[in-house]
Amino acid sequence: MGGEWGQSAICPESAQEWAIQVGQHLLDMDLGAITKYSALHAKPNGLILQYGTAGFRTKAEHLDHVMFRMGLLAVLRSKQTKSTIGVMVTASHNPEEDNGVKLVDPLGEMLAPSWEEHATCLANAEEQDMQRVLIDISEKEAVNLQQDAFVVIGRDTRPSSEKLSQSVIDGVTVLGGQFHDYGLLTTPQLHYMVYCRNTGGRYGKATIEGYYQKLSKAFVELTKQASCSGDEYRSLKVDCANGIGALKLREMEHYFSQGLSVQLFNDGSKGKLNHLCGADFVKSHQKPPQGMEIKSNERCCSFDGDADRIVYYYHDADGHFHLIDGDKIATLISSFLKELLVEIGESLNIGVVQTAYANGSSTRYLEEVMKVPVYCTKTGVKHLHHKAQEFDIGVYFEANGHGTALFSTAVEMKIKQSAEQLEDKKRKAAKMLENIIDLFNQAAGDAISDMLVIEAILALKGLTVQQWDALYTDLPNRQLKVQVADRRVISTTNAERQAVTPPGLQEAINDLVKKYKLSRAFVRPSGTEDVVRVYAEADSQESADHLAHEVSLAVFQLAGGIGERPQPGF
Ligand code: 16G
Ligand code: MG
Repeated sequence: MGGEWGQSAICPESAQEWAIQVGQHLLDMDLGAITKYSALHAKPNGLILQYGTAGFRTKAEHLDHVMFRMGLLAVLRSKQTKSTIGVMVTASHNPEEDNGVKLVDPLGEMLAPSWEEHATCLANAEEQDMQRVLIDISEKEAVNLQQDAFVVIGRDTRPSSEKLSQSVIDGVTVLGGQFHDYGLLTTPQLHYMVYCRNTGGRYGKATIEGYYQKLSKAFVELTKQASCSGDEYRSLKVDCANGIGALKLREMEHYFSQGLSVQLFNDGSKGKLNHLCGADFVKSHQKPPQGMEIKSNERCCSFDGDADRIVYYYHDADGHFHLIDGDKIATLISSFLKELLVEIGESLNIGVVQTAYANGSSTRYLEEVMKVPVYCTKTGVKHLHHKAQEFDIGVYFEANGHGTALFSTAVEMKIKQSAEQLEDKKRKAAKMLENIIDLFNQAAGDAISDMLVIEAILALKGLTVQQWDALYTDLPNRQLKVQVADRRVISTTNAERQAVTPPGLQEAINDLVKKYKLSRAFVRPSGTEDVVRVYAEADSQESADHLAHEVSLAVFQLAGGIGERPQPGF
């Protein structure tokens, strides 16, 4: 920590006296030091931020105090859970000027909801209230302040990330926590490190080398068993969104090159992060990224800015663009896992978890053709992840390409045994499943890991990208945004598929949906932007577009629309 001491807003001595009154154990926090250092990371006046579905996210220049305070909070969470906690500095697919931060819980999961509230409170506390808020959190959560704390930190490639991660470290050290700074990492790599460290190395080695080796070994083992080994299955174009994914994939590629050759685009050498490229751009614009030349039927994929999302795509012989999103990825993966289980002769319960954004065709295909039960949760990784934990094997994906598969400990043990004990074909299938389990990042959706899983499955099944795409045809759909004065007037139920308030809105949507075939529509307040999102699907693009527009008008009228009325046409 460098720099001059700033002028603190509260006199350390009086704070100390006050703290003694509140409780003896509070002396374990060096309140004077916290006040001094906090003033070096001062909160801009009037700035209010909320810990949303993906942590804090806003313009990088407003985040210094948030980073420092999340360093403090990570120490408290670490003391409370007696585990290593992760802090990731990234704003994922947001523009390069933005940044963000999120905390990673002991098993590599998203921060527990009650701590999200503490995070919001702490980030918004005025300088003079900082100590009180820290004490409050410690008391509410019965944090033993004498417990050791350990925090691991990772960051993406944004120009602002290095300095901001230093502010996190300042926060950690001022509360007496120890830390390891991994430097540049993808978000899912940081989740992996946290998971490894808290499971005594059973999940893997908590080093970047350990991550590369674990995944590559599983991948190479799997692809060795693929009978079709033509070049067609062995090369892939990857758009890295000019982000951290490029760096890490380049480091890793020689580990798995005997199974797959990757060609990297938007690798950060020229373009701007997430600008006209990356998974979010490709999914929302339904077109290929800039900076990648695609020949017909070539298999391509895009990562997002922190490499925790992936989508695939290709151009057909007529030059038409085809997107293969998270729904189709979930379908490929769950079908393959189910086939392996049948082959091994195990009847384990496997479930797929989606959100309301999942294309209706994917849900129908999974339920009716694959006979796999499908569940719907609210948007946001933590909701899907928790639901997926209820199954022996839970596959979850958001349509936007974030997802993974989770295997219960009992399943992992059973499959290991089968791989040793069973004979011939069954043994081969069990071995395959064992490797697939190792290839997934079970801590978080991971573009690199998912890419390798998908490539292995395509090679093993001898599927081309077109054959994969042809599993089912997506229903045409449209997403729109509506500006309203206060998006909180919209509340939803049934995994966001129905609006409870404002009165009359759901009835209006029901009436509109009735006008179209194979149609469905829902609205929800965004968790990351100040807008209401509208989703509609129907039997034709024209109908989906009309329905989405009409629903937007209903939102505008009934939920306090501001600015210009939604216009038809896109
Ligand atoms: C965040 C979520 C993502 C979700 C998106 C929805 C995490 C790590 N990320 O990026 O899962 O799809 O928000 O955004 O949970 P929205 O609320 O603006 O539609
Ligand atoms: Mg991301």
